[in-house]
Amino acid sequence: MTATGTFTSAAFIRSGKVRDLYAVDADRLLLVASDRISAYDVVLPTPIPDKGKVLTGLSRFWFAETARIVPNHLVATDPGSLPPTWAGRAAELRGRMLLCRRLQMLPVEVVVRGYLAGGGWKDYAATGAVSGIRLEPGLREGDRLAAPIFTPSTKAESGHDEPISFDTLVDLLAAPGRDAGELAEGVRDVALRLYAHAAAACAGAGILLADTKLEMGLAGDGTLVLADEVLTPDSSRFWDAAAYAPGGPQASFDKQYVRDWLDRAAWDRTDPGPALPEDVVSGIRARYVEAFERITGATFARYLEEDVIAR
Ligand code: PZK
Repeated sequence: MTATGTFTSAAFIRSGKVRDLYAVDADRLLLVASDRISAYDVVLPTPIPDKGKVLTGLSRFWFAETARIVPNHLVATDPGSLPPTWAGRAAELRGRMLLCRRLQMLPVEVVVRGYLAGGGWKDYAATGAVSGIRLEPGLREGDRLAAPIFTPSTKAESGHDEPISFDTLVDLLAAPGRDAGELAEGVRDVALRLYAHAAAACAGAGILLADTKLEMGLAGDGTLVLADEVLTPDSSRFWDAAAYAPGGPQASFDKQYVRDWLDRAAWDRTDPGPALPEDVVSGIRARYVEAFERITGATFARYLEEDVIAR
């Protein structure tokens, strides 16, 4: 590991803000979730212990939960299932790795919103519509929508994703020998079913799933496959149902604690962010663990233990 928490390897492909991608062989990739945390679009210099394991555990939970809705890219989670060249990294990978099928990724972010927040709220406030879907007038920030909406966006290499209409999605999915309209409808149908399933499960745990961003790809035979991390606090907005108060911005279940501290830290929101004090780190970690435990119904300690013995 380097000082920034990045694994060094000939197989390294690239890093996202908080996770890293490696090539394992011709048809498999390794996703590794770090303990890095971003806030206000900046990666903070202080890691949150176990954050990567919490998020990986949530992805694993949701892949299992949603396998009847859509096949997913997960192949294995045990470091022992990697080729022998990875053996020296088993301890660092355990609990935070997803060994995945290599897919042809769709060049879009697949977003579903059940509530008006973030970019969806901004677009509605400015235009009365989100991704070309006109919504009823008079909605407030944080309001629940009459029905969840599919709001795909571009995948920006840097900066923010741009919302696109369904017709633009069809154009972006066009490829020789493929019915892009049928594929786009399949993506929308799967996304809305995943959201409905997950939102109901979260509601049972006292958590509102405001929105979620999914990634999908195609297997060699053309099957639509769910990829990346799924329904984690880094890819979704989780709100505490007990604190829900529409008519303004909602507290983030996981990140509000760090945002509140940063707001008081006289930081101008430019890179690098400030180091976090120990009590703030432990408070944030506890929030991630609470999200894991409420959603999965399992203790996080049990997740760590099972992963240690998993072969
Ligand atoms: C893939 N990313 C995002 C960026 C990360 C992840 N199953 C797959 N097949 C092919 N490509 C990808 C996947 C997945 N998932 C995902 N980029 C490519 C990404 C940076 C770091 F960990």
